[in-house]
Amino acid sequence: MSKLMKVWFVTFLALTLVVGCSSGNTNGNTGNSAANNGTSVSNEKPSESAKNEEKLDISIAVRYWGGSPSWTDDHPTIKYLNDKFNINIKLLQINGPDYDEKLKVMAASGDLPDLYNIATPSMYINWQAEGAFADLSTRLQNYPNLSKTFSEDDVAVRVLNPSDKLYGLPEISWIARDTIQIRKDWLDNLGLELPSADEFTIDKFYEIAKAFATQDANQNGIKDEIGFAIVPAVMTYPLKYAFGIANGWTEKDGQLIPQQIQVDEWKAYLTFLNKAYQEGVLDQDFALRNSNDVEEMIKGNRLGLFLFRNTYKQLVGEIKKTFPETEPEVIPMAPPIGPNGDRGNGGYNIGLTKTVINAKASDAKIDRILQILDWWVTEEGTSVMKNGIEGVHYEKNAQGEYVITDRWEPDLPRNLNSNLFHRPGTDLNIYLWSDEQDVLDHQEYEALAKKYVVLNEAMGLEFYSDTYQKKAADLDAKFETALLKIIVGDQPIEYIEQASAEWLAGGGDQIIKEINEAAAR
Ligand SMILES: [Ca+2]
Repeated sequence: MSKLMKVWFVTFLALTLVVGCSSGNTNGNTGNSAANNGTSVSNEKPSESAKNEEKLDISIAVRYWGGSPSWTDDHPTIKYLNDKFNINIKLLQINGPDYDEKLKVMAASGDLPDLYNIATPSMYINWQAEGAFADLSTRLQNYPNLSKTFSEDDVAVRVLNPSDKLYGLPEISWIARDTIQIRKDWLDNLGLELPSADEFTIDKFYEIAKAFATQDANQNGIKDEIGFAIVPAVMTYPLKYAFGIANGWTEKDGQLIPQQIQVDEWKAYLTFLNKAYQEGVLDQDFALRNSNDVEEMIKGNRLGLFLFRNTYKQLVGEIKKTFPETEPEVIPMAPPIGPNGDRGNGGYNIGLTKTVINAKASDAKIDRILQILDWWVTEEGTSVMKNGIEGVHYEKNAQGEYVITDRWEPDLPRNLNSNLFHRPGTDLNIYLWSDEQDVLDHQEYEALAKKYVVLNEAMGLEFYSDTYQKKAADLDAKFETALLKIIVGDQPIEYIEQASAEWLAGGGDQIIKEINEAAAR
C-alpha cells in the first residue's frame, strides 16, 4: 500500500470499517485451518471433491434490479451448488441502488458476506487497505482454470490492486463495444460504394456524411438528413482517435499524458469538425443533443452514419417497422483512418468491478469458494450458471434442440452469472438455444469492435489522484465548452492553446503529477 493511497483514502468511513471489519483479526487473513496445523495451507493444491468432507456455510451477496429478489432459498441452482461442493449457501439479495450502503453497514458490524462484488472503485481501494479482502495472489495458481482465465499480467486483473497483491477478480465483458455504423441502403440509394476497412479514411467518412446530408439519402424528397453527430461529448466521441487523441490518457516518452495537452492533435480534429459544421455536414444542434436524441434520429431514418452498439439488428427492425417502405441495412465499420494512419474505437475502463472473498473466511472456506469459481469459468460451470440446470430450466426436444422450460423465466438461472461473477466475455445473454447465426454475428461484431480498441492507459489511476477526484469534472467541462466554441466558430482553432493552458493551471498539472505517481506506486 503506497503512502499516497493511505493519505488519500483513509476516510472516516474507512476508519469505521476497520473497527468493524478486522476486530479480533488484525491481519484479516489468518484462517482457522491454518492456525490449527500451524502451517499456511494457502499454497496447497485445491481439495478434490472427495476432500470437501466438512460442510461449510458460505454467505454470498448479490444485487437484484427492479423490484424484488430474484431467487428463493430453495432455488435449483443453489441446491446444485450445495450438493456439488458440500456447502450451505446463504444468499443475501440486495436491491441494486442500496447495495453499497448495505455493505457498509455490514462492514461496520463486522459481518460482511464471504463472497460478494464491489463495483465502486474507491470502496474497493479503501477496503483493501483496511484488510477486508483475502489476498488471492498466492492462491490463484492452485486453481488452473481461474489462473488461466485471469492472467496475472492482464491489465483488468491488475487494475486497482497493489503490484504484489490480488484482492479481487475483475468483471470483464465489453472491452470496446461501440463502432461507427453505416446505412448500406443509403449508400445504394446514392450510388456510393461501401468502403473497405482500408478505404475508410476520415476523408471518405466526410464524403459519405456530406452526401447523406445533402442528396436526400433517405429518398423522402425532404432535406431532413443529418451527416453525423458527435454526442454525448466531443471529448469522448471516437472520431478523435483518427487524429491521435488519447482515450483520456496515453503514454508518451515514459510519462502518462492527458488528452487535454495534445494541442496539435486537437487543432487537426477541430479544423475537421469546424469545416463539417460550416458546411452543414455536422449536426447543427450537436451541442444540444443527448444520446437519446441521436438514437431517435437514427430510428427516425434521418441519420445514416453514426456511432452505435452491438444491437444494430434490433435497430434495423425498428427502422423497418416505422418506415416499412425502406429496406434498412446497417453495417458496422472499422473506424475511420486519420491523416497519420491513426484509428480507433474507444475502450472501456475494464476490471473496475471486482469479485472479492472476505479476509475473515477460513482457508478451508476460501479454498471452497475458489473451487466454485474455478469450476464456474469452465464450459460446464458457465453453462450451469447461465443456462440453468438441464431438465429443470431447459431440455433437449425430440429434434435434439435445446428449448427452455416454463421455469426458465421465473427462476432466472442466469442471476449470479449476470450479477456476481462470470468468466470474461460478452456472451452473458447467449444461451444453448440462441440462434446460431446471431451467435456468429455477435462474435464477429465483438472482434471488430475490439480489434481497433484504444484503451485509457491510465485506467483506474484516477482513483488514486485526490486532485482528479476533486477537480477533473469541472476542468473537463470547461475544456469541453472550449471545444464547442471552436467547432461552431465562436473562437478560432488556436483557442485550444488557451483552453489547454487553463486546464493545466486549474489543477491539470497536479493531476498529471498524481497520476504518474500512482502509476509508479
Ligand atoms: Ca430526405
